[in-house]
Amino acid sequence: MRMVFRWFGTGNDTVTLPQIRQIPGVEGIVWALHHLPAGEEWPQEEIEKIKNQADAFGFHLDVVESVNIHDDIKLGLPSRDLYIDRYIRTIRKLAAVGVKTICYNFMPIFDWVRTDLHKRMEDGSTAMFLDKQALEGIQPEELIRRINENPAFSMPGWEPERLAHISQMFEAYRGMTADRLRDNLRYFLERVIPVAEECDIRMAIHPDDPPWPLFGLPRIVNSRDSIRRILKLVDSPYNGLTLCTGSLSANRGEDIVGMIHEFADRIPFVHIRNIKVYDNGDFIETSHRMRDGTVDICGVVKALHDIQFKGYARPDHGRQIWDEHCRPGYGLYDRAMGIMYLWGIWDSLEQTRGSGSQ
Ligand code: DNO
Ligand code: MN
Repeated sequence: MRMVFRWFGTGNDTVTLPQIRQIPGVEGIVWALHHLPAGEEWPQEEIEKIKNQADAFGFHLDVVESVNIHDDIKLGLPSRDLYIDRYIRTIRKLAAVGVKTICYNFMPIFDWVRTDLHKRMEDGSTAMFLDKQALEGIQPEELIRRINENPAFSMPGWEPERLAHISQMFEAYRGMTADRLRDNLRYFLERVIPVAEECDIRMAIHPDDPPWPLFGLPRIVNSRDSIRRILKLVDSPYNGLTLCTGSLSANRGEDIVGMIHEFADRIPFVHIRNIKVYDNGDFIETSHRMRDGTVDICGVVKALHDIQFKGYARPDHGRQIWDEHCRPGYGLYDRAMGIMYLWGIWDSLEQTRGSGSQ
């Protein structure tokens, strides 16, 4: 398991590279050119700038999260070929600086969704929260406003410029079905995966977050069965999955450990986080510690250990603790503690194996 840490870039993150360097066992940063809109080709100079910054601290840039997919590709419009051409050129440029994995998602219009970015918990910390029922009653415009409440942080997937014409976007998706969306994903993968193979970059689709359709828009990466279908669309190890434990666990009963075993050779990247799912379907992001939430974090790490996972892992969202001023979900403290917890489990499994008493 190769530990990496998401970093949003100079001026776009309260966490610094010198701080990340002091978290035990972090070998690389998970990065992106966040200021570029989906569909734009990434300029070589900008990629190299990040490379130089990372090099100065001994971090690799193996994992990019995300190269976002333009909605015309998800919609299957004729203009998709142009956007796919640009995507392919970006993949080639990323290969040139040694990138090995690209995380992306295929959610129409919205990326991750929460109704509250700062829900106060009993211990005084705050965390991101989703009120399932309230979400049904919220207008998309209101959600965009809530998520962008702090203009100091640009929220990936919630770019106000992109969402400025939200009603037209909904209009464009009118009548879209899960089957058509999956066909559009297939079209994208059939063009991109051969290039990924050539460049030795594994594409890793992120599950829908939350894992159910929203605002009448279909979502197609949210269960073991749906993931199985997507991995078969193009049956190559380069068509992979970002296994995000928090996203997939919002549907109770989802067997994440089973997925790790079933999809073992198709998981280049893992997001590990815990959430607590309530009986009414609401959920809150908790500390990584297993007993704080409903995700079998120990089982997940054990399954990764069992398959001798050699891919990349990062702690996913954490709580905001110790009065840290940071991006919701992406503070230093709780994610650093999460890493130590994950290493604790991993190292004790290693020791057990080493002593021959598996
Ligand atoms: C949620 C996060 C997501 C993720 C994007 C990937 O679990 O990991 O915001 O970064 O959906 O495209
Ligand atoms: Mn995730």
